[in-house]
Amino acid sequence: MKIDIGPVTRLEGHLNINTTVENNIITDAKSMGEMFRGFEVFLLGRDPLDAQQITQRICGVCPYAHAIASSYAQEAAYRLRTPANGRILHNLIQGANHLYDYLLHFYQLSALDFIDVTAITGYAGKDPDLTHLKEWVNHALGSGESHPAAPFLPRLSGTYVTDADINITALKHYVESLEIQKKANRASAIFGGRFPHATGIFPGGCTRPPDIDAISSYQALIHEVKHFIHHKYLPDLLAVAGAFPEYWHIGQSKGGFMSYGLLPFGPEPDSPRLLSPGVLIDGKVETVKTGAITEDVKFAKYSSPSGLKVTQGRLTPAPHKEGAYSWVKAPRYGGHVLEVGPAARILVDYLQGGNETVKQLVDRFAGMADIGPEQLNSVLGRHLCRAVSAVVIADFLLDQTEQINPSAPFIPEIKIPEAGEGFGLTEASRGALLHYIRIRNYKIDHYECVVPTTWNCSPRDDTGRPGALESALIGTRVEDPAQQIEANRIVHSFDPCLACAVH
Ligand code: NFE
Repeated sequence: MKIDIGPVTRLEGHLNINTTVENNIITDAKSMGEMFRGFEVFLLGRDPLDAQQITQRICGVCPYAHAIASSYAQEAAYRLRTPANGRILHNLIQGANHLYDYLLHFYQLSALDFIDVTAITGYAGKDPDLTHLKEWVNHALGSGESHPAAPFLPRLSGTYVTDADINITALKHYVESLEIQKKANRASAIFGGRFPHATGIFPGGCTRPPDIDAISSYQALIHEVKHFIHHKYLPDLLAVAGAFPEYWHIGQSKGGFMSYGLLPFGPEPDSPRLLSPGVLIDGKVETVKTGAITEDVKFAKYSSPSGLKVTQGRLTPAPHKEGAYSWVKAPRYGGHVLEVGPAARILVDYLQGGNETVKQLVDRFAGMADIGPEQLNSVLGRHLCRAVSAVVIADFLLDQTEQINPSAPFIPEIKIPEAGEGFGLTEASRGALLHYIRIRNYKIDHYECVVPTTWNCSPRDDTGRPGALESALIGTRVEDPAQQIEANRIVHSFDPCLACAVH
């Protein structure tokens, strides 16, 4: 039987998943991006310095990653010498956005796939947020309305956490995390100017001077976020993992992995990063080569040629193209299907021995769960890798604030050349993000974005191979084919953003 489990909720944008289920096994899955945007088209002919502003509008969740990728690309195209402070400010803005994003994803987008919100009916304490939630859910359960208490109910049928303490604690943190997310965003806004679309980010630096007041405000906010990560987010995640150990083995993608590396230590373009870059194919990590990236469109709604490299990318919409089922293109690396995102980021770093803390955390948690590092390719693995990333990023950001020299330059003088080109590679929360800019006559002549959710939620490529999410769904056993809570948990573990994917 064929079943659409979309539009899938608790993610950004319009994603449908068409599944074929036989004998309770998903035998086929199609990931369908259901909207078109066209940023690469309307950037053409504009002033190059508009790019890090305009591309932030691709998304309200990961705008800073787009600004940073664009800034890196422009730095390369302008041959800018970035001051040390400029790179640190980029890191402070982008890193705080990752912390916000991991908390948002775990609590608001994923936790209630596992945590039993109806456990609140047994709550006898005095916390005002939880009392309010209890009244709401009680009313919903008694009312018989069909949409009684969105976003909490109705929900998919399935098994949820049965331990009352775990449920109530996670629900309390669900509410608390909203305040903490605000603090992470406020930290970014100190230097970026505002959330979500920062006006302060420029190639090579920021417009806001890093004076002592700004630095200490930033530190105070990140300390609070860090405390929440260690004392609430990690324990809640481990409690969910303890209740659903089978999800270390569910939702495995069937290709390789790629990370561009996150948060450079220094201002130079080839500076080592907090999390190291690499492509992991057949158990071996290799250096990323941008020339190996192509985008297929046989099953995407474009009439422009298929299999083009980034520097040649084209975008001609063809909404009625026969056989096409998504507005998302199918990026491939030397023909390989790749997963990007938290598991890719941590696996690629772990296997290279890049970051000692990452290694310790992965070994510790894998030991507790009795799994090997390869099980990071799973629903729980993706969740755990976000938490591991959050721990190392928070420490890195606090360390970076100590490296600022308030009296040194924080933005370079920018002179746009008549012609030039550059790649910008970074890790958005959802994975490997690439921007490419080409300049002619001082204007944008070509602009390409190859975006995390484009990789993960890609449709079939020209040879018919499924994308990473499609491959992770195929073979999954579902208790209730009409609802497929298992498939929803897999989709959520990738944290798709369709606004980004189609850009
Ligand atoms: Ni719209 Fe984004 C991130 C980017 S995902 S959220 O993270 O780039 O494709």
